[in-house]
Amino acid sequence: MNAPTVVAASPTSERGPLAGAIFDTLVHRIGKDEHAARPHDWLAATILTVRNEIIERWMVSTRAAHAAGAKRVYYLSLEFLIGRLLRDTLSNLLKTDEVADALSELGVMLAELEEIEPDAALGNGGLGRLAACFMESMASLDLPGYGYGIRYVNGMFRQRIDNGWQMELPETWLANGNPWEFERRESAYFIGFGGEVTGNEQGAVHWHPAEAVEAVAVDTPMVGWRGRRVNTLRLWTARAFDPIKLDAFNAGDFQGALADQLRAETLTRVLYPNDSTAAGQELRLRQEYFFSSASIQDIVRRHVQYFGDVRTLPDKAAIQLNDTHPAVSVAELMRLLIDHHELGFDEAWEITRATFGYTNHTLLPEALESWPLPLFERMLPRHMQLVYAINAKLLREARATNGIDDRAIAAISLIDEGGERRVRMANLAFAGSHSVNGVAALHTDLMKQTVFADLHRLYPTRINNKTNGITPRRWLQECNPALAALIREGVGDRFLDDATALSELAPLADDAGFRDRFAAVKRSNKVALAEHLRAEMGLRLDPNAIFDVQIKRIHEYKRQLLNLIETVALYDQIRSHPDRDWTPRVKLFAGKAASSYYNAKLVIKLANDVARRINADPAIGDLLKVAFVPNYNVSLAEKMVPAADLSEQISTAGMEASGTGNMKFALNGALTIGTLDGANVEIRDHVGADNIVIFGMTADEVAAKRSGGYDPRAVIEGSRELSQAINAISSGVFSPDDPYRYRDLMQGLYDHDWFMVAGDFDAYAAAQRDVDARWRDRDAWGRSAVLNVANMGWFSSDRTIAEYARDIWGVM
Ligand code: 26V
Repeated sequence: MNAPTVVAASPTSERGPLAGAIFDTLVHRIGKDEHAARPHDWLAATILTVRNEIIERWMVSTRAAHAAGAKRVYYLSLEFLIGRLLRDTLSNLLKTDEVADALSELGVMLAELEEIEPDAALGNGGLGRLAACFMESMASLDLPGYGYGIRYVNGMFRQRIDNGWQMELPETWLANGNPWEFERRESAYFIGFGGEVTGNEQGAVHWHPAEAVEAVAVDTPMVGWRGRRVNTLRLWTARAFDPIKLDAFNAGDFQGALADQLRAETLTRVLYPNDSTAAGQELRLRQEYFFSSASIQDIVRRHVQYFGDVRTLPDKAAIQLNDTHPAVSVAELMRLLIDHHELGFDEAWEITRATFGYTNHTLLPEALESWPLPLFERMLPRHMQLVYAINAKLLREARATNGIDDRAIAAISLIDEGGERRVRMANLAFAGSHSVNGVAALHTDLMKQTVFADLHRLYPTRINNKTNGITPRRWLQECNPALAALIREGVGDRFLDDATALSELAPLADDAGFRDRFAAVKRSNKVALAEHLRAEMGLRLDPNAIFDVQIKRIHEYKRQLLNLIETVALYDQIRSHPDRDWTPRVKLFAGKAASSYYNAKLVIKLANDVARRINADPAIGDLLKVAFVPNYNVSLAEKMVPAADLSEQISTAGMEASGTGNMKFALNGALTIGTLDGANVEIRDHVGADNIVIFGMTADEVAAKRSGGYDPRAVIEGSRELSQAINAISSGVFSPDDPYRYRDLMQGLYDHDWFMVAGDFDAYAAAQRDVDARWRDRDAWGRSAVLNVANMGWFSSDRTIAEYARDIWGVM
């Protein structure tokens, strides 16, 4: 949209009430008329007008929960990857058409406003997006749920590709203000850091922090399906108590006068990359404590205000820890119960354990959070004492249990004593919770067998599984309106309330007419994506080719490299046998790499190098096209998922806890090519083994190979296709400007190949040729695609949330 674009198309007298309201907001809240208004002004006016409607429902929801004395669910997460809110909110309020009509009376296109809304990218990937899907599902299921997190000024960085390399630019999602949010200056809390702890003769303990900031609440309404309920996402922002030290200022020390404010603002300034080990450790721990403390104080305050007695907390509040990032909350609740509410340690511990649940999202050892003990003690001296006390109790229980030896005691301890002493946040979260869950069946089994094996022996009923899910409103209805309309035509719209109703589509998989219309929808989504990529990157894509898509964070365990090496092998094959009946493919990649993750950034460069060479090769033509699409985010996913024919879910078995992208693609009628990892296993069980392409080693086989007997060099030398592809990359075929660019990366495959790229290569390549063959049988492919959609209803986050509500939170 070009600014200023908009001329009011109708005179005031002909405007309907909603158009009038939006216009009134534009004038009186934004302070512009139709001549001065820029697109962002119209966007803000529209959001503010819609928000009025939400506020009423919001208050109704809050009052109803209060009146019923209902138990509340608190979801603590350092990440909420919300994306855009306008389309989602209007769709859930069933007001899309009404608002579109009102805006068109004003000469404005709703679709264009939706496209300029910035993504709220307050997360790295799956863990953050899961939190956002959960917020939507809690509201849709009419559960009183609060999300608690941090209002980062700069969320996930914006990715630019410069000559094939990733460049990170700051994301400024707040540049035009944020009309969705409400600052609650009255909800502010004191958050202390450092200092010392004293005690008196009566045993009362006092923490005297050396430093403090104020946490201020900023609320965003989360609207459930059909507007059934509006919940609150409460994000904390940090402020100095004393924004300016006037004495310093007056003495001419301007920087000193503002130093506290700067230090406070730094706290909630940026989102940390989850997959970077080199992150600024101290600031990260400060963020974790800041948001944990503010949230726990808020929860306890609300409880005491409504119910009078802190001891009934577990009856009225369930707190879910999204990974270990908020695990210090366990010690914080103990501190409030003991130091402020004067409970005894044992009673406080019982309340704490009955209140918390912990969700684990990864088994990668390098991803398990632990803090150097001296840092933890310096920043949180009172919490350190409490961690020691909790640990003493935990290890006493462990020693009293049969079959727990010294090795197991060391593994259970909250303190890692091997080398530099560290506080283990996963063990703290485990010990402090009545429920510990994994996010897919396989992942939960592996939790019991590996990282938490000893804690599991001590508390054998605590670990449980809650397979992830996605909201079908955003990930079907909104991102793929044509498919949603076709489904509605076929089986009605009950699937939006109960996604398992999609199963009624199954018989239509055998209906050639339905399959044709289904294929036409997919094709039009591919044309739309191709058009978008032509406009954005000058790409020309053939919508008749298989759209083969791998979009997710770039990480070695996710094996984008396996896909790229297979791409190179295919390229080689097509060049060697140009006359064979090749199936045209478009290979699309997108994703961000942590800025400190060298190999991941090199994989992005490789994708771009491979794309440049293949796309420019006249011998290949439209048989193979490769593209790396820059700046992957929720909004880009919403464009790419509906256009995919093939979904790449090819992690090394045992390493992807669940995956949720896998679910989004299958729900939109893509077939999956994948390993038996994470939720892929359950997707296969639901869609049927005939409608998914599974290949490669199982998690058990990977583990067995790793513990002895894996010789990647022998594997590579045994596969002509693989060794040729590796040699081509290694020798600079794709990097003539720097022939050695990929030598070390390829050498790593020979030397250790930790992620078993070589080990799975032949199986993967064969699976890809199986995909080609299936694609040529258009009826069979179409049938599988329909059956994927029909059988994915179980993966709705409504089902996941209902399970949490019933098994963990006790609210359904
Ligand atoms: C963290 C780190 C930190 C250090 C270096 C390597 C590394 C790799 C991954 C991570 C991710 C931590 C947690 C996370 O984001 N897990 C994701 O959670 C999703 C929602 O449950 C799940 O679908 C993904 O499989 C899982 O990776």
